[in-house]
Amino acid sequence: MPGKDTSRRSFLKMTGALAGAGLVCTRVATGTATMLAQENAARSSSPATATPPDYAVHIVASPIEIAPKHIISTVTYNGEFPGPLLRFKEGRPVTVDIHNDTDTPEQLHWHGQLVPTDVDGAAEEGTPYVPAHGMRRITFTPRPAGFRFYHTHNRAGANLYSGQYSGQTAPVYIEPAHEPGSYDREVFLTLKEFEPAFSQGGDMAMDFLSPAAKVKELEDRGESAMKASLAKGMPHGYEVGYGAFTINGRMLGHGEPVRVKQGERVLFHVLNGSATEIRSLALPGHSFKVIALDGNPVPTQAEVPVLWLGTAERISAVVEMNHPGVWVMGDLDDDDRRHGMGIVVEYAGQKGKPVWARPQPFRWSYARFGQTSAVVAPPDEIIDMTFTKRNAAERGFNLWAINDKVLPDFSMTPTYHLHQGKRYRLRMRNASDDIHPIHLHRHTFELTKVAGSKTAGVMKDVVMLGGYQEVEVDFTANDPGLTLFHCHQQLHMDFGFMTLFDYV
Ligand SMILES: [Cu+2]
Repeated sequence: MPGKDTSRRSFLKMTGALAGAGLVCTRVATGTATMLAQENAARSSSPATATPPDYAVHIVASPIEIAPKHIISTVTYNGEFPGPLLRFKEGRPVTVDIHNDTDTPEQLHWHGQLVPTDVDGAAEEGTPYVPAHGMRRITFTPRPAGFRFYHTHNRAGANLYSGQYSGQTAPVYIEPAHEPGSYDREVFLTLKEFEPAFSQGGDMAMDFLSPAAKVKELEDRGESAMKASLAKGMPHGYEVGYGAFTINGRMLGHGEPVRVKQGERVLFHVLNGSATEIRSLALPGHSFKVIALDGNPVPTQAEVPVLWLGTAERISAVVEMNHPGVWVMGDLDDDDRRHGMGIVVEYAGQKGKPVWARPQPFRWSYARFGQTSAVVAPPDEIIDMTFTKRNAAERGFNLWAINDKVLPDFSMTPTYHLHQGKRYRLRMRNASDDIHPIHLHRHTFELTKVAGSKTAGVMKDVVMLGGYQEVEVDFTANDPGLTLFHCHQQLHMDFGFMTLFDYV
């Protein structure tokens, strides 16, 4: 019955608009009977209450200008990209109204926080969707302190307007009692690509991780599977490339520069908000003193010339401004930087065209920031996981399997069972040549072994697992409830690279 359908749709649209504009209606006192009736309908359709929330986030389709006359159509938080920085205080409860002003049910995930499953923002854990043109009010206690972020957790599949291909990304800072470093001011940077498109060129091999050692057995397995697939005439599975690259929503040269003074110590909080890409960042003539990874203070603060971040990773690093000039802080990839992945750093009193210079070759090692003597208590249980790729196996998309099991859509039953208080080790083996940024929800893990080298004390919620390498992470089961585990590369998580833990 198309007539009925149409009226229902227009009702939803109307109430959705009012849920967003409710406050405005009240304030301008257009209080006709009709308006009040509509407002009541809006309130009864969602659990709105009389008390205002601490924060309101609107998921809304909006144009964003990433360079003059270069305007992107995407879905954002509050019409901005990145979305508004939310500053919380550790342990102080907050109420957030999440309004969904789009036609698609949405999930807002509080990445890196230890929050209950009904708040976390993952359908697989049972978080209710924020209905299309509806609203959800959530209350939670932000923790732990540090640099977190929020983003959509929708599956995108083949839809490059959806999920993290959209502009639904924004930083969160949970104020700690004590900052781990001394600095003069903070600058938040969100790295993000736009204008995604599919290609079949095969993924670009990236070689920057240390240790670089590969596991022969994994390599043989991955290479022979790929050879067999190509021999059958299969093309390479789809990968995603981008036309435009931004920092804080502006292409290099088109945003406000980071204005600094000589001698200033600037704490950069860098977020890789990409759906699929690994990013690097360098500032010619300067070094980054890394003080936190994924928002968690590191045991050893070390200076590095380049930052590397897998999808969803965060790095907090202090730069001492001791090299006056006008510089490009940018990605090492020339093509991506020329298409926008950078931001100008300008010293007071300095003029001229921003200068880029390539740093000396450098390998990224998590262990550099770990405890110098790595002693880790043995876990109660070891969980082995091997990740494999099935080239172009699903309508041209690669499928991803964990121990030969591909995520069975959304009817997910938990595969791994945890006992509260016990300590688990995930021994992850990558039988593909892609780097996977592996993410565990609602828990923080400790890196204990990276590509054969032991380490300790680096606490994270995403870790890059190199091609044909092994990584081990330990975590304590201290946050009961369904817990999602997945590769944070959108194209991988959408096509099988996901599993679920429960507590028994
Ligand atoms: Cu992956």
